[in-house]
Amino acid sequence: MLTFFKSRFLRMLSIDPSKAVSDLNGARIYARALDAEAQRALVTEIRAVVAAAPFFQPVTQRGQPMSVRMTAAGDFGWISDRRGYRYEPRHPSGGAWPPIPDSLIALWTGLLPGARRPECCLVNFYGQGARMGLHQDRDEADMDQPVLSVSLGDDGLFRVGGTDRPAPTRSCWLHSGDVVVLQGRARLAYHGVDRIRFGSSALLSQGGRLNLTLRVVT
Ligand SMILES: O=C(O)CCC(=O)C(=O)O
Repeated sequence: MLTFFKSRFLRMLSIDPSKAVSDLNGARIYARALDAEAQRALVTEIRAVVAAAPFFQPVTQRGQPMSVRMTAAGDFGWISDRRGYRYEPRHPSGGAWPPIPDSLIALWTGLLPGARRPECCLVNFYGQGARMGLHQDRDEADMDQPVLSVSLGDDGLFRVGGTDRPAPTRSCWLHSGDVVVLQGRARLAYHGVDRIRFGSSALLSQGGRLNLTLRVVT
């Protein structure tokens, strides 16, 4: 089954997967990697994930609500609450997370053949005004494993710096279907989303931006 998804999904990569389209402080950006059909198919799969594991609004350790809504698929979901940031094997409601869609596994193995299988697909939803501050992804055990994310829906202004917070940053607009890989020197780069252009894409009927981030956790 996975072989079928892999060949079908990789055909939808409109770029040569061996070539990164651009490099933003070491982050590899595969612009418009997924065509419109692949994007629509992924949205359908993510709707099924959200039906099984509804979005929740995380809060920071200080109790500040984050502007994105989140859920996850896979063995683990990433949680932020008064107890801090961590991965959990269960949704806050107590249920198991649904499996990561096969198409995303196929995308991961197609672009990152040497990497271990992802254990978490974090699903972030950015509604109007949502953003994500500069941060490092450092709650995973094995930093040799890459992070891959897929943008769907409205454009998002993505910012990447270095491994120290004061290092200079560069930014670019991510569009629906773009794929970003953080690996090697960029694996621990500070990154975030300054803002979205609400309504810039017709992919999600209510507007907004979905970001799907695949990570190896253990
Ligand atoms: O939304 C994005 O493009 C980035 C998401 C992100 O940085 C994260 O989930 O850690």
